[in-house]
Formats: sequence, structure tokens, C-alpha cells
Amino acid sequence: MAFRWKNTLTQADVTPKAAWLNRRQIMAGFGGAAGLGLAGLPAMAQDLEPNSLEDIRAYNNFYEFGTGKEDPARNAHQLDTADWKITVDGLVDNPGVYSLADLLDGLTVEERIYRFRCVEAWSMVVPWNGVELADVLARLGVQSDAKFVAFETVVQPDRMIGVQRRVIPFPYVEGLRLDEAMHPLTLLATGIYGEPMANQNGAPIRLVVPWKYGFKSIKSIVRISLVAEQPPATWNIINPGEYGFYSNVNPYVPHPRWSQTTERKIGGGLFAERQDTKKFNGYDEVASLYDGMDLGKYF
Ligand SMILES: Nc1nc2c(c(=O)[nH]1)N[C@H]1C(S)=C(S)[C@@H](COP(=O)(O)O)O[C@H]1N2
Ligand SMILES: [Mo]
Repeated sequence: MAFRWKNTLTQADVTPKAAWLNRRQIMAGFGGAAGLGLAGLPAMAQDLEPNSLEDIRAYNNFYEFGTGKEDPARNAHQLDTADWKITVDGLVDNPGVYSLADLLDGLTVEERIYRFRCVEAWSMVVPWNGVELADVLARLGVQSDAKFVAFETVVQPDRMIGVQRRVIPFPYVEGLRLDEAMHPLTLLATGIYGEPMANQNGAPIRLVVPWKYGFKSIKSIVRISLVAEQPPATWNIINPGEYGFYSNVNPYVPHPRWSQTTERKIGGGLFAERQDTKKFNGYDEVASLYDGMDLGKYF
């Protein structure tokens, strides 16, 4: 691909972690002295602040390990990530069962600082390490009749309390239209803050689609299929009236049970102001993918 997406958040906004913590402390101190607090800073400044690794690993959705926000951190050590295999099938020139190393061989792992917005109206900023999904798909050889990419999460029943309790149907599945999958913002992530992906964040490899609600970013992937028809997606199957296949972040389309106009940034503290949610989570460069689509109808 000739075009590579350029990160608008700078290197100075992530790691080195010690320096970052310093800045947080300085800002907190300044805010206290000025009687402002972080909520008094312009929205953009708040936006660019990556969450701490501690926050990112402590507050999760990963229903295979329970439905509580702290359940994944408590239970996901059970996940067996050794000798991970990813099955690639469907409309590809190079199907097969790949090791992680084979799938990513020769690709450069980049750092991408992305906003992350859950459909439940909380958000984080995460410094991911990953490769563009487009680069993986290119080497797999997508055939011309493929129109969607389907993903599947591992199921290890003996190790997954949420699977034992059948809290939702498993395996967790998700999908993207091919042009969404090929967009340079779309990542397969293998780490955060330069550390290997924690189990609760979807080790050893998970999807990241920053302009869509978090549930599209499927964790612990064991299958990637190129298909002609729109594939099933877990939350869309469970409740199609509340969770569409596209699920682009959109403050103008309320969830049937709550508003999507604002969000609570995790780690902001008790008195932090909610921040405004942006269409496409602020990633306006994807808008042309949906030209002519009614995003109220295809939500
Ligand atoms: N396999 C699987 N993937 C999943 C989920 C899940 O329950 N199971 N939860 C989704 C939801 S709702 C969100 S908000 C994100 C949370 O990612 P994080 O815990 O790394 O912040 O993972 C998504 N991917
Ligand atoms: Mo979510």
C-alpha cells in the first residue's frame, strides 16, 4: 500500500512511562493549585492522554472470563496462549493454520495511540502495538469474491468461567466489511505500552477498530475467514435491535436504553467531567466508507 496512516498523536504522548507519570502528576498538581482540575483543560488535551497500563488492564470486557469489569483481570490468567494457532480460511489464496510468528513474519509492529469507546459510554486512550490488518490480508491473498472478514475468539471451556456459565453464546464472533478491514486504521494488536498483550486485553492477538464501538474489537483471535456474505457478530445476534453490524461510534444514534452523546473516560477520577463523544470516535477519515449509507438505519 502506498498510503500509510499517520498517527496524529505524537510519540511524546506515549511512554516512556516514568516521564508520562511525571506529567500526570504535574498536571494534577497544577490543576489543584489553579483550582481547575483536569476537567478544566480543553477537551483535546484530555483526549490525548493515554490511560495508564494499570487502568487498561484493570477495567475490561471479556465475557469469556465473566461479566464484571474486574472479572477478566481476576480470571484471564487461566487463558492458555502457548503455541497459539490461527486458522485462515475461506476466499484466500493462502489458507492454512498459522502460528503467530508465521502470520506476522516480516511485518513491522507499530505503535498507535487510539481513542477506544465502548458502547456502554466509557472510553480510554490506548497506546497499542500492532500491525495493520491490511498488511496481513495482503499476504494471505484476498480473492476478488471476498466481501467481508470474519473473526472468531478461542474457546477454552475448562479455563473460561464465562463459557462454563454460558453468559452469552460462544465462540465470540465478529466481522468487518472488507474495505473496513483494509482501512489503515484497523489493527491486529499484540501489545500495549510496548508490553505483550495482557490476557484480559485479548492475548496474544486481538482486533482494534478505533472508529467502532469496543465490542467490534474481538479478542484472542483463532480464526480469520474471508467470506462473501455478511458474517455473524455476537452482540448483533444477541440483540439486533440494540447492536448493529456496523456499530460505528455515533453520538447522534442513541442506544435504545441510553444516550451516546457523552462518555466517561476511565481513570479520570470521581469528579472528571464527561467528554463529548465524536462521530466515528473522531476518526473522520473513515466517513467516505459510508457514503450514501443511512447510519441511523445501518447502525
Ligand atoms: N472475545 C471477546 N472479545 C471482546 C469482548 C468479549 O467479551 N469477548 N468484549 C468487547 C468489548 S464490549 C469491549 S468494550 C472490548 C474491551 O477491550 P479491553 O478490555 O481491552 O478494553 O473488548 C471487546 N472484545
Ligand atoms: Mo464494550
